[in-house]
Amino acid sequence: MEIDKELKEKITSAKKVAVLTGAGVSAESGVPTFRGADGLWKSFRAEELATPEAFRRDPKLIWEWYDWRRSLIAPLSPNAGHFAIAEMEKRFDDFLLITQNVDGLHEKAGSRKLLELHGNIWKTRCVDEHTVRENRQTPLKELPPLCGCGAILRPHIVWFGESLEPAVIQKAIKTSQECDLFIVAGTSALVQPAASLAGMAKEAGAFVIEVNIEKTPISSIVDVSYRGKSGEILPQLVV
Ligand code: BJW
Repeated sequence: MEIDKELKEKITSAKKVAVLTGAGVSAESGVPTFRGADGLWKSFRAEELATPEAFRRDPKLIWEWYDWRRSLIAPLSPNAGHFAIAEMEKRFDDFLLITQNVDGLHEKAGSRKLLELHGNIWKTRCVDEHTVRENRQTPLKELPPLCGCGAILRPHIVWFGESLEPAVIQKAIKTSQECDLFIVAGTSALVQPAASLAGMAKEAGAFVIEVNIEKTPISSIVDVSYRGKSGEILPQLVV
């Protein structure tokens, strides 16, 4: 991949930078994507697992799925793509990483200006008190885990049909509409409202760069679409 002089200039002159990531950015760390060939949802129907109805029906089954994923993710390390984004944060005063990922690998790589749209697999939330707590126990001792108040804990994750936290999605939209450089990496751009952020940035005048191993529904609206692994391309965008 060749970063030409013009693109370099676009990147170095940017004042407000936003990066949106999806599961593809963690793929090179060993985290399965959702919809890929070896994706998490190949053997399950997403709607059967990632919904509040599924959790109400069988919280133990849903927790078994999360317990398995937590054990899979716990020993994994960030890859060159995560580190490149953490480095970008240091280069730009006005920077925000908006991630759909729940695995915590961006934080592990050093990202601090970070907005987690879909929650975090290392946090639980009490279904009664709504208290959010960090929980890194793997495997969990009891399934489903219980809150001190006796109620069931759920993963602090946004499931299908649930609204994203209003303050979180509002900040993501505002940042996308106000930035002058928007980089979107490793997302199929199928899940709303995150899938609309690149388009919002573009419409508001930002220069938009996509990084993905495959073409996506937003490939045709962005300014530059790089076809390749985020762990290989994102470091080259740190100029
Ligand atoms: C690489 C790579 C490498 C691989 N390098 N690239 C408007 C229209 C239609 C429907 C809706 C709508 N608005 C809302 C909805 C409903 C729904 C939705 O979007 N459905 C669509 C599927 C049609 N959205 C919601 O329900 C959201 N809530 C909401 O909007 O509330 C209000 C509302 C509700 C209902 C109706 C209307 C309004 C909530 C969405 C929550 C998403 N949660 C999940 C699951 C969490 C479960 C868990 O993790 O435990 O979050 S879904 C799942 O998809 C997960 C991800 O964050 C999300 C995005 O996936 P992502 O990251 O893009 O991964 P993949 O696998 O899809 O793609 C990976 C990409 O990487 C691929 O492109 C590869 O090519 C690439 N790749 N290796 C670079 N090395």
